[in-house]
Amino acid sequence: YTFAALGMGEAIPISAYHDIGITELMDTVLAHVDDQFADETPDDVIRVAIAGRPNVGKSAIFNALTGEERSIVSPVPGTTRDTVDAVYEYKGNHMMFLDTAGLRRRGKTEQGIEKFSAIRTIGAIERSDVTVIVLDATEFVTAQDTHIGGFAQDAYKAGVVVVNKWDLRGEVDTTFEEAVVEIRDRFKFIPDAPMLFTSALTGRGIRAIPDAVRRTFSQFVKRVDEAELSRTLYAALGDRPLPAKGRRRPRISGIEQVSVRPPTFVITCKNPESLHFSYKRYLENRLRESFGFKGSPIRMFYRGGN
Ligand SMILES: Nc1nc2c(ncn2[C@@H]2O[C@H](COP(=O)(O)OP(=O)(O)OP(=O)(O)O)[C@@H](O)[C@H]2O)c(=O)[nH]1
Ligand SMILES: [Mg+2]
Repeated sequence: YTFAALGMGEAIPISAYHDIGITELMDTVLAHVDDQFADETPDDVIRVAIAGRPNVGKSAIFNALTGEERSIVSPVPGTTRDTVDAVYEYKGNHMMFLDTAGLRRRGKTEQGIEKFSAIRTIGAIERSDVTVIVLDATEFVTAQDTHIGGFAQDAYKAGVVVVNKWDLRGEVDTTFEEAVVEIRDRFKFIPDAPMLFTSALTGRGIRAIPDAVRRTFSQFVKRVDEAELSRTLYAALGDRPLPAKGRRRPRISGIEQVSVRPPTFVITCKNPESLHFSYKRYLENRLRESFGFKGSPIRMFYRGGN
């Protein structure tokens, strides 16, 4: 109460020694901090979160990309605790790379500093345009990797998949072809994301990362031609007609792109509630066939009307 009288706001009782109240403290501090820093980067900067499990080489990639030893690289999993960022210029594009803390499995991340790191990482993904998901060539596509991809998907971010430590691939029995098939399968939810094979140790493949980021970003901010969009919709409707009978049958009459980051579409549809999700997926696939959107999510909304 003495503290409250000083007008400094809420007091949070903690014991660092007993690890009591630390999580609450972090949450309270972050509640004040995050918004303030959320949008200070100018709009022409492509924000790129480098995410992945602990120890896959995120910081090593970050350093190799930025040409500086800014981030600590060490064989101890969980070295990076807080997000480190650096702006880098590539063919006229400014990119801000965010090196993040390695995300562990759910459940293990709930305590103190670990939870803080996870919140920062998810925050970095949310602030990014493109998430670079880093995998380790010696421990191929684990459930955790897919989980991290899921975060990027839930946040509607574009994705690039990087298989790092490719110099060690001889230690395991994975060929390039097998790797490609496996990754495509596990990351189906990021359709056609660019896939790169790198070694932060030798530098191999590292310079392809900014180019892949730029390509994916261009899909993420793509605005398509209105007439072509309508043509694509009507062709899709023609190829797989909706039921012609029934009182509550869905009737689609138009499409419009309402935004980018990611490309977002509104489809005018009578009785949208009776439109089957497989038909919605079919329409999304037709849009992707026509316009690409490789490595980028797209959003589709159905609005009632005629
Ligand atoms: N052989 C090989 N080792 C690598 C490569 N990239 C990173 N390493 C090593 O892997 C270990 C982890 O690298 P970091 O860059 O610290 O990994 P991180 O993903 O940032 O790890 P956290 O910050 O703990 O999540 C270090 O010992 C690196 O030297 C690579 O391409 N090949
Ligand atoms: Mg690190």
